[in-house]
Amino acid sequence: MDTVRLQIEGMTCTGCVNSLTRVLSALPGVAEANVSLTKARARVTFDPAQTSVEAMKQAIERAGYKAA
Ligand SMILES: [Cu+2]
Repeated sequence: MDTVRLQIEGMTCTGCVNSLTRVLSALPGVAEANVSLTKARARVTFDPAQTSVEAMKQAIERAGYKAA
């Protein structure tokens, strides 16, 4: 398992945190997604054989936020 921290732009409330947590958790290979509104950050634990940071960023942008 790998862990990555992503900087997220565009989250404004706990609803954003909840939907982004759902989006990340739904990706195959993601074991745990921890999204912080105050830090504007997501910490994701994932299996690198099943998903990638790039796939996470795409999912985040599809959900309407910006990831760095
Ligand atoms: Cu929101």
